[in-house]
Amino acid sequence: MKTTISLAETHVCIIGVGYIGLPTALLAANAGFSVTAYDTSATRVNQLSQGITAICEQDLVDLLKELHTSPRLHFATFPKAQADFYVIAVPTPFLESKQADVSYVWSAVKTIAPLLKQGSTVILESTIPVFLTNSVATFLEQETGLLVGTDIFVAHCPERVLPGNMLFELVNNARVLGGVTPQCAQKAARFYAPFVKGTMHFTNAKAAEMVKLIENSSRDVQIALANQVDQMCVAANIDSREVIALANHHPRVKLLEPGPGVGGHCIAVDPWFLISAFPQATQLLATARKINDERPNLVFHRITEILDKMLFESPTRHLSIGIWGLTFKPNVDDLRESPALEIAQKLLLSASNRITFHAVEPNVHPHHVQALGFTVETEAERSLTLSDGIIVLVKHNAFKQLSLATLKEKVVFDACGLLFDLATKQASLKQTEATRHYFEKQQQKQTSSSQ
Ligand code: SAJ
Repeated sequence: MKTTISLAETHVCIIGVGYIGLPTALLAANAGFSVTAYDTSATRVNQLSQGITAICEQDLVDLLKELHTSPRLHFATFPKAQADFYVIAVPTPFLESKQADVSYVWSAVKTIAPLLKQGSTVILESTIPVFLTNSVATFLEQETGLLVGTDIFVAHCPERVLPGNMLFELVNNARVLGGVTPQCAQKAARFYAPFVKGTMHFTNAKAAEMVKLIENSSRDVQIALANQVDQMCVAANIDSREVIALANHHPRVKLLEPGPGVGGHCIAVDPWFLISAFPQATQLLATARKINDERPNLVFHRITEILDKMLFESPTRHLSIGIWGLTFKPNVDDLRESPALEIAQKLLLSASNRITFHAVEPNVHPHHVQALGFTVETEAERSLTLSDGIIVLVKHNAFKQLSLATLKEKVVFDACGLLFDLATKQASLKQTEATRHYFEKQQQKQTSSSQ
């Protein structure tokens, strides 16, 4: 009698095929599971079935191309009944009241409740407020009459992947598996084990929920600190990048980088799930949120001061200004919740009619950038030639190819430390060159003395 079930006979249903659901579905299918990737958007399902995704991460695009015709992967607008694993990866934005909007999670849970079978495991990957996994488990017990921990299994296993490097991080990052009961966490591990190389850490659901929210809140607080270091340094006329780099030589200090603000769907959102639930213990988180939320406005005002000065100094001239980078962080194509875009759009709306702006955004199709109201330059080098000044809002790798000397010929407002990185790179190249020169000299000396 056959006792083990193969991966191909194990059915996985991913609910929500977005930034997290898609890579998870691909990796699960690639590992050998039979995967139904379910999404309510027929357009998205249609595109994915043809191997098309809007996500611009090459390894993910390649894996989709390889797997979209595989019998192990099926994109669908209806979920799989009686799957062994249901993985919920739907968005959890916040409401105007700053409380978590968990309506997508509940909608997913209600959709799958009638489809569960004895032995099904439900994994919540979406970032959620503390206590939600237990509420979901109670709801599922009531709806199905099945007992959680014995008949069905419910766990929270938060995703931790960094946009820009998703597939690698999904495979290699450590995972936290929070079960409603210990058996639930063990069951969830059976889903991840075939494709996750990172260590799996077992805990309860509430702790896993808290871990995820604390991770992103801790980053928010650290970025707020970096942004305030920058504010102090501007006031004191010191280079904040240099201060941070030097402080980071201390073995127990690791400051992050100041920037134009905190964007994306995670760091600027998740702390609110804690602030709204635990107002008495989240003063620090609330302050960090305030500092980071105010940052784009502060950067915008610094830029307008410089532009006003330029206009004052050339009273009869028309100025051409390049805006470099619009996405929410470097080397991604995502413009949503982007502080850089917020600043750039404000500049377009408010600047003098003696200034013409163009945008350089190497990671987004020029049509999309034009649709946002910008004139587009595709090459940073050409933008530099055309411009009287450059505003660097996002430190894309493409901009790091330019020489510091060329950039310094123009007025540059650098919101993200591109100039400092280029200077550091130049200094380290000089250092390497000097070291090579020194060793060559030593070698020559040795050779001539041994002759
Ligand atoms: N930022 C700074 N300074 C820095 C680092 C980031 O201003 O030193 C800004 C970025 O430019 C961006 C924002 O913060 O606008 C967020 O970027 P990020 O790279 O810190 O984070 P996300 O939102 O891309 O991804 C985060 C990650 N969480 C942590 O690093 C703790 C990721 O691992 C999570 O999976 C993801 O949130 C998520 O989905 O929750």
